[in-house]
Amino acid sequence: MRSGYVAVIGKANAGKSTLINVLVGEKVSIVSPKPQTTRDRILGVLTEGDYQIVFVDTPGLYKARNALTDMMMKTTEISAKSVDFILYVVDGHNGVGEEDFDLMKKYRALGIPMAVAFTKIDIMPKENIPLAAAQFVDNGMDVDLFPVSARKGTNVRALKEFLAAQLPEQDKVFEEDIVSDKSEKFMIAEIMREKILLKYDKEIPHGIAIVINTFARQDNGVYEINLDIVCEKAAHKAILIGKQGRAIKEVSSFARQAMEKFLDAKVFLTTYVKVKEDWRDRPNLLKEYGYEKPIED
Ligand SMILES: Nc1nc2c(ncn2[C@@H]2O[C@H](COP(=O)(O)OP(=O)(O)O)[C@@H](O)[C@H]2O)c(=O)[nH]1
Ligand SMILES: [Mg+2]
Repeated sequence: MRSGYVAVIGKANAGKSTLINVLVGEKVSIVSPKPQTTRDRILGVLTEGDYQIVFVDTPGLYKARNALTDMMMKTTEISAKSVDFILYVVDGHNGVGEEDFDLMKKYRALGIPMAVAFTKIDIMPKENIPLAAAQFVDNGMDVDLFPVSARKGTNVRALKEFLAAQLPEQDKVFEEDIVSDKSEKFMIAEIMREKILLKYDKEIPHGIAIVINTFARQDNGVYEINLDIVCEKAAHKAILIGKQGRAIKEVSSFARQAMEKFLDAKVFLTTYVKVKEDWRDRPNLLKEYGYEKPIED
């Protein structure tokens, strides 16, 4: 059988996590229209026929501004070094740019084979595909280019089969029924963060950490989940809660519904908003909230 690791790299918001979810066939990574949605290295495992592809989702490449984003960039760099293949994702709707070529060259220097997924073709004129292909050639990037739409599922099968064929002949790494290296508890915290990213603007969602206090399945099958929404400033707390608690009620309700879908069970969710001044720059708090630089191997 063929198996191995494929790192999914690209600018923030390119569509990396959405593409991985579609390739794996289950939600392993949260998605939003805002940059910095993915903070951790997340493995999405696809086992099919005679192959297993372990996708490595990474935080988008972004200028580091605080200890958290700095750690996110290091996570991406380290994650990309020890893989069998790199899938570089370009937002076809925004087009390919200088920044993409610089990043691709940097990763190419590692000597790992690479292909490009040109995604979001569902919201882009068809003529852009050959134009982009020409741009890649002009910039000395003779890589395979896959126009795909994660939203519509276009060309996803072809991409899967291509990637599988690039991997070494070896035994699978994960059992067949595994889709992610993350726990249910991790995904519950991420779902809460996803709904916050969708509801609030500016710095608020980027300054959120989720701490799960209780995650327990009761005898009647209902999950009891109690979590803290940690924000950076008292002013953010007021906005998060909203007038008469309306905002937090709404976002918690969306989160609960998504958690129920994910767990396939009823959820009883309680949320508390807490303030920890500038936690994103405090190493002990980063660690407490689960943000640690992965170990280089
Ligand atoms: N129309 C369209 N939108 C997409 C597609 N893939 C991702 N998006 C949207 O692009 C935004 C960023 O997606 P995300 O997967 O979080 O990007 P990441 O930061 O690269 O992981 C989200 O709003 C997605 O819904 C696609 O194939 N078509
Ligand atoms: Mg992402």
